[in-house]
Amino acid sequence: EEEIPEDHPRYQDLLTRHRIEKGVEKGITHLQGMHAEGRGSAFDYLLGEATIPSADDAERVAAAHLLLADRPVLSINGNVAALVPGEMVELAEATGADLEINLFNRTPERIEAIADHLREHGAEDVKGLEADARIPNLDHQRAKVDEDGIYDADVVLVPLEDGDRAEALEEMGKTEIVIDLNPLSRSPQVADVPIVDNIIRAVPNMTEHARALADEDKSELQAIIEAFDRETALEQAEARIRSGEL
Ligand code: PTJ
Repeated sequence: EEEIPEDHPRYQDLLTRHRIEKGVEKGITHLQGMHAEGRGSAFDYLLGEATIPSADDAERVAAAHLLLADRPVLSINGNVAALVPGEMVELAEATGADLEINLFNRTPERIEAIADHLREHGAEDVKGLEADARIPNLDHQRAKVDEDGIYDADVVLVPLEDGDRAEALEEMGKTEIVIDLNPLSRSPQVADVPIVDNIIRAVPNMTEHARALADEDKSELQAIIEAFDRETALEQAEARIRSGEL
């Protein structure tokens, strides 16, 4: 990260790519994570590499959901761990959520490497290692979750999630928050709160909103949630990507 000059016009994008490469080297990120990053990067370019107003609004709504939840869980995969490990720990602390590792390409080695990486970034309790429950209607490996984590959660944040699992979690009746730069991808399409933004901007911004909302009454948080329209959020992101206009 030292080698990238901060005044480079595409500094954030280069930094992101570099973190994914490091993640692959450390055994945290799957090779497919590099393709995922490339796709995300193209959408981010079209979004102006900025948090658009509708995404900021969705991030505030997501913070309200996490604060109101009884059992909120933040899901971590190999890209999330490489890009925003400390930021996810901070969001968990600000909202009282648990962190759970949940991988598309699950291996014991990657689970261990990611758990160590999160602990190095301040995580105390990391879930996803027990894998003593299954998400219904999903193939074996991708269905593995912790019973006292994602399985029992009422609100889940699933960044960069695969479409099948996003749908299966939705069918379990969970309130689902998805971060994905592609508004047309299935995960944001099925989410209760689709956040079309780069995870490296979205997570710190959610933490800021959570801190600002921490002392609000439940009724105020509820009102924020009810005022949100998921279709409008998706349409505004798509309009921005297609036309460059809001
Ligand atoms: O670590 P694993 O084994 O759980 O695997 C994780 C990946 C991401 C490789 C796996 O879930 C996968 O292949 O995902 P997809 O189907 O490529 O979907 C990833 C989505 O995330 C795509 O729609 C990308 O546009 C989007 N994306 C990529 N980078 C970012 C992003 N969204 C937000 N912020 C990013 N930095």
